[in-house]
Amino acid sequence: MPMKRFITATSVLAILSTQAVAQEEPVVNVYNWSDYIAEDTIEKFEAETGIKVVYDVYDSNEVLEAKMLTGNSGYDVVVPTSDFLQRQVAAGAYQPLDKSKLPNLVNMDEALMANAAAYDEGNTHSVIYMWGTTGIGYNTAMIAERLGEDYEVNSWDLVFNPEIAAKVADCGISFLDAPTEILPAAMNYLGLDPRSTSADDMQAGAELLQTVRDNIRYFHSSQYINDLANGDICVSVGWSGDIFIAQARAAEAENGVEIAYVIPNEGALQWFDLMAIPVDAPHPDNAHKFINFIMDAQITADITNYVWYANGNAASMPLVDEEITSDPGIFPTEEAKAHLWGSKVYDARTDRLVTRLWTEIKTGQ
Ligand code: N2P
Repeated sequence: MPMKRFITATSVLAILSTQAVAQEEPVVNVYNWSDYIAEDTIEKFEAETGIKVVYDVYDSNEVLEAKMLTGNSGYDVVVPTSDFLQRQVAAGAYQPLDKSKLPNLVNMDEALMANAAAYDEGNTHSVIYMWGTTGIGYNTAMIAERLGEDYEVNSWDLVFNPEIAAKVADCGISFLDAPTEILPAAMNYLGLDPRSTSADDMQAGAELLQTVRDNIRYFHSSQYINDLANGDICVSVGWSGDIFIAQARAAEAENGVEIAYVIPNEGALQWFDLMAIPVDAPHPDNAHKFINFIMDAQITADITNYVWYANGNAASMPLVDEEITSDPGIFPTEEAKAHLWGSKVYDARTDRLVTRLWTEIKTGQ
C-alpha cells in the first residue's frame, strides 16, 4: 500500500516535470533570407500564438552554413537552399521534424515535395518555403538604348558574351555573390553540364567569368533589388522574386524605371529553399508551430503575393494573384522547364575549388 502511494507521487512528479520541459518560453528565433516574407506574417503569427518572433536575415547560403556547421546558433527555424540543406543534413545539423505537429503538411504540393526529397530523403527534416530561378533582371529602356530597340533579352549573352556585356557595362551589371549558382550558369553557357563537378569544367566556367569580370560592377546578393529599382544599375544576375520586387518598387515609386526578368533560353538554375529546425534549437516546439503556421494556405499565399516567389503549397495556389501565377518568370512554361537544372551538392574537394575560383573571380586575379 505505501509502495503504491510512492509510485503515484513519483508519476505525478514525472508528469509535472515533463510539462515543465514542454513549456517553452514564448519565443521563436527565425533566420531567413532578406526580402522573403510578407509585411504582416510575423505580426499575425505573434497575434495567433502569443509567441514572439526574433527575426534575423541573411543573403548567402555560405553565411548560414557556417553558423549551422558550427552549432549553437540559437536559431529555431532556418531556410537553406536545397543543395546546402543536403550537406547540412548529412552533417547532422537538423532535427527530424515531428510531423504530428505539422497538420498543414496536407497543404503541400506532393510533386514538389517529392522533388525536394532528392535533397532530404523522405522530407524528414524540411518543408519547402519558396522556390525560384536564378536568371537575369534588366532595365528595359537602358538595354534598348545600348543594344537597340529590337534586341531581345532572352540569352545569357547579355552577361557572358564579353562584347555584349561591354556595351551595357556603363549602366551597371551586378552578379549574385553565389558561386554555386553563377559558376554552373557560366558552364552551361559554354555547353558544359551545369551540374558537373569536374575541375576542368569549373575552371572553364571560371575563365569565362574572368573574361567578363571587368564589366561587372559588383557581386552582392541583396543590394541589387533597390539598385535596379532606382535605375542605379541596369542588369542583375539574380533571383526571380527579387527582380520582381525591384519591378514593383520602381512602379510604386513612379520613377519611370521598368524592370523585366527573364529565364534565358539556354536554361537556368531552379532551386528550393526549405524550412528546417537546427538540432540544438532552443525552442523546437515553437519552431514547429511557426513552420505549421507558414504552411497555412492563406499565409503562404500572402507571402508569394508579396515577394513574388513561387511556393510549394498547393492549397495556397487559388489564393495567389493571377498576375503571379500567369507570369512565366515565376511559374516557368513547360518549354522553359525543360532547360532548368537543379542545384547539386558539392563534396569538400569541389567546394574548396569553387571557393578558390570565386575569390579569384571577385578580386579579378
Ligand atoms: C530572397 C532570396 C531568396 C532566394 N531575397 C535564395 N535562394
